[in-house]
Amino acid sequence: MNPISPELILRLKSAKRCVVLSGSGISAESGIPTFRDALTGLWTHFRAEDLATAEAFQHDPELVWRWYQWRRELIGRVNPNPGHTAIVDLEYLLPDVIVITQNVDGLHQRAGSRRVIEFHGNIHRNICTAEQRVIDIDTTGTDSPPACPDCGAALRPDVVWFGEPIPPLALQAAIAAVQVCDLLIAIGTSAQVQPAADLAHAAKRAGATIVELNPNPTPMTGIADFVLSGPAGIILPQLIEQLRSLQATQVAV
Ligand code: BV8
Repeated sequence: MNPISPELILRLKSAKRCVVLSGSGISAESGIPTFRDALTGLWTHFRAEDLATAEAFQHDPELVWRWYQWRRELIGRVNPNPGHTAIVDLEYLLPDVIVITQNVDGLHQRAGSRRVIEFHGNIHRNICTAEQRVIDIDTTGTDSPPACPDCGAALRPDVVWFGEPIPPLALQAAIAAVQVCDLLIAIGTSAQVQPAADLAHAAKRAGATIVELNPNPTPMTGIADFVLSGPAGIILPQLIEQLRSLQATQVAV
């Protein structure tokens, strides 16, 4: 793990508008397999990209529904980790922080983050496939998509599948945020999924400083001004601690 540079802490302290762009890596230390690793156990013979599509749901709704139910049950048994909590701390230490998450697990909100753009939806919600609106019924223990209580059509998870557009309000809010931010911190994303990955490039084009936090290099590493190689749950609390120390010394002077 490379050390956190004093320049980064100074840059963090001076940030006016910070965007945090998170991927499944930030939930890894909560015990949720990253998206590329999501297919563990009984799901090993499937690729996530093959299940997270409208075609897969059309072809075998029970199979896709059971995969989401398995993920919901897993998420229900875990908690936000120190990485999520450190981002909440950052929200109190900087004037303007907004989280754009690719994750559907809701852990940022459970940790206490107050401004979260759910770029790919939220696994805990279901929508009616006919009416395209959220239907709030308890689906715990169901093995196949329940029927909409209003019209009888099948319910589906309120997530963005591959080949589906990003919800317009989330897309507009995310684009607006990256176009005015002066600092973007990308955490735990392989930067392979579009249009999410392009948000960092849009921020770069708008003149923002780019920080990438990931144990591994990604297609985004090339545009990063600072690269933090290691796990979010370890590095982010260290970042917060050093930012707090800097802010305290500058107040004391
Ligand atoms: C769109 C919700 C257009 C569902 C997700 C062909 C046909 C159609 C579209 C396409 C196509 N070819 C390409 C595309 C575009 C496609 C795409 O990008 N495909 C990829 C595979 C190439 N995108 C789309 O389809 C998007 N829509 O283009 O629509 C359109 C426009 C108008 C009208 C109609 C259509 C929609 C994409 C959204 C898909 N849904 N999730 C669900 O969750 O079930 S994406 C899903 O995968 C996640 O949400 C996430 O976004 C993505 C995985 O990415 P990561 O989060 O980065 O996770 P990954 O596992 O890859 O990486 C984890 C990283 O963490 C690693 O780098 C690892 O090193 C790091 N890490 C591990 N541990 C830690 C850590 N980091 C820090 N700390 C640790 N401890």
